[in-house]
Amino acid sequence: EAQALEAAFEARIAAGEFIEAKDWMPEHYRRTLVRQISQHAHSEIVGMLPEGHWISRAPSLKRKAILLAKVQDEGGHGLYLYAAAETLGVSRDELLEALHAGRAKYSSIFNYPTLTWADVGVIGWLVDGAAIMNQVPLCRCSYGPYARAMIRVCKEESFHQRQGFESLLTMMQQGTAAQRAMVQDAVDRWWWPSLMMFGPPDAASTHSAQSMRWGIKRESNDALRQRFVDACVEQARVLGVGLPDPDLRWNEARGAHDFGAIDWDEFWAVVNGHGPCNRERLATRVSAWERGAWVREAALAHERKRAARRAA
Ligand code: FAQ
Repeated sequence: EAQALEAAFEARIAAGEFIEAKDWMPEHYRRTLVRQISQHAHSEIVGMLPEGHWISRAPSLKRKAILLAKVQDEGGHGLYLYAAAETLGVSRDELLEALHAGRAKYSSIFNYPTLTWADVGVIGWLVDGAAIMNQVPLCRCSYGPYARAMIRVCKEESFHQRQGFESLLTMMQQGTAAQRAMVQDAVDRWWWPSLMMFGPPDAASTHSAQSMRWGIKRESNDALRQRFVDACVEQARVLGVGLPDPDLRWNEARGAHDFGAIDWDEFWAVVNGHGPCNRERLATRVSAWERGAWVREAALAHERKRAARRAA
């Protein structure tokens, strides 16, 4: 019978049908989704921190309002994604426990510091740009609740990317020489970590083959990274910034840009907890969780009172 269920599941995947929360699914498919969706949720929540640092330092009311809205969106994306993971039979408490204990992964990119205001613009341009490139194919993910969450998330990410690009364009076209230098410095620091967001090269990607077969991932890490590089070259030209890669050039035969070697030792060091801000990010999350305990207790006490009143 197990074999028949598995065969029916594979047939639905092959036919391009969505798998829904209550449908039968192989245990490995469920675990893969919990892993990816929870890592994604953690990335959104931890991803609020680097930019959050600049909310009280934004240079104008307009920029502050935009940044506040963006960081709130990220909180919303995290909650959506935790809810999508919960449909697979894990609890949000378990997932957060794993994050706070340092057992769960989140995107490497959020372990780098935001040193200047230009970093906020560059995060929008490059980090949200990379996030969209990776997430648009996830709107066609075989798991329905994740795919549907991605549709809304991608719409919001596209506003995030544009606000970043526009902020950089303003600094590059109307700013001072010092502001232009600040933008270039931020691009130099974020470029390579942004390329690492797509994950290890296909040959070293443990989960890709199975996730592609199951329609969880629709495009490979390297294919998305290449598309991102190709898109950024033109955008960098419009902005008037350089990309810090002497090997970056158009390859006519491939119809794509060649680019330099990524420092995978740096990537794995950051993924394994040894990036510039890993400890600080985790400590901030744990402290926010602890400081929020009274809110959770009050909400539960309120709910108990309502339930008692309903029962009376
Ligand atoms: N950082 O076999 P693969 C955002 C891990 S965007 C850390 O290739 P997979 C929006 C991977 O988990 C960022 N770890 O894995 C925003 C695995 O470890 P495991 C979040 C990484 O899953 C913008 C191991 O390496 N987006 O938050 C990274 O098939 C601005 C082997 O790798 C998503 O999560 C990395 N960069 O492919 C918010 C998108 N790359 O689990 C605020 C959904 C790989 O065996 C501000 N996720 N690893 O211990 C995905 O598309 C996939 O999970 C990949 C990795 C493509 C990230």
